[in-house]
Amino acid sequence: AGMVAGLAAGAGTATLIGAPRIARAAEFDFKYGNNLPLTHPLNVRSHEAAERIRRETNGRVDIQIFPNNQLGGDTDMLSQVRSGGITFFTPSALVIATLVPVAAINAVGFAFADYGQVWSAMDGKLGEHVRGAISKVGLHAFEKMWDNGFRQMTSGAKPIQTAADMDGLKIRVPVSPLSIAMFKSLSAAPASLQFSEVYSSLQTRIVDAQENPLPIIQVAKLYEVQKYCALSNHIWDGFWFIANGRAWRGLPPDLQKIVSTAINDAGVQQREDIKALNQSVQADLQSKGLTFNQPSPDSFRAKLRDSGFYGEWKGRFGDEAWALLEGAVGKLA
Ligand code: X2X
Repeated sequence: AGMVAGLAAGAGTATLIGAPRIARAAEFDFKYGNNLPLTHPLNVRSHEAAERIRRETNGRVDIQIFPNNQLGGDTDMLSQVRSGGITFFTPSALVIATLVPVAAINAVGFAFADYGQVWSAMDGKLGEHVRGAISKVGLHAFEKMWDNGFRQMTSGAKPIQTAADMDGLKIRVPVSPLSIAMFKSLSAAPASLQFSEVYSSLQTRIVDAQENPLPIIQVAKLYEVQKYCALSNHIWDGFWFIANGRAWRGLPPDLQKIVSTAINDAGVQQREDIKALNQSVQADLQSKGLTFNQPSPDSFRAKLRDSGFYGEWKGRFGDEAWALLEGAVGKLA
């Protein structure tokens, strides 16, 4: 223990490795796995948090980060964090919803208008409701959700201008029932794939399209295998920073406090990083060859409404959660 293990695989990983630390097991040796490349703000800020935690606990708590699906895809990491094979994981709300269905509520299509609405809901009652549900499956969720971003659609064959362009479109979505249902309601042909498979599935044309926030399109180099980007803002997505419940309860309260504070603070900084990236990334992606368009949400919303999407998901999430969502964003259906 002690070394940032597992980082040897893949180019560019050396940037995370500082001077080798003394190879002595910490009192609490924790593994944190995630699905994103090292250059994403999620990894930059969680690395800083791990350093801070090591310092403030005088080395008693040592968190090793395994980025970029090194420990397997989301589905694997979700079962590892439940069993205790890893202590920390940052699943997207879409993904943890396979275990905690109400967690996908922030991803209801076209619900949030802007970040003001997002953070007041997720730092407020809606987030509290979801964290309560996460705790019921034996996981601890830290208070501050991290930002993935507003999801945008990219495609290879033709641009997406209106909902009619979704007809039969083979689009990769995360492993999440809400994503599948939403894209089926839009008459697309969605395929659930782990994030680790997205680049190659676009390259080999197993699918023609995918949807992710701009910072991910950039750090995962999806512009190399896509031509068009529709700024659809169809889902707001965030990452819950979660811990295995047993491991979390096994930490003395003073160490819990240091870990919580460092992780929540890093999450708030990470939100600012994504906000800044949102300003600059489009120009960069354009220079790399992506062609952008800004579809009106109207035809998409109408199709979701007419297909009964909102009504069905209101039923699935339950009246209480739906009321909290509508309290934050206004009436949806
Ligand atoms: O898999 C994705 O598309 C990603 C990276 O956005 C999630 O984690 C849901």
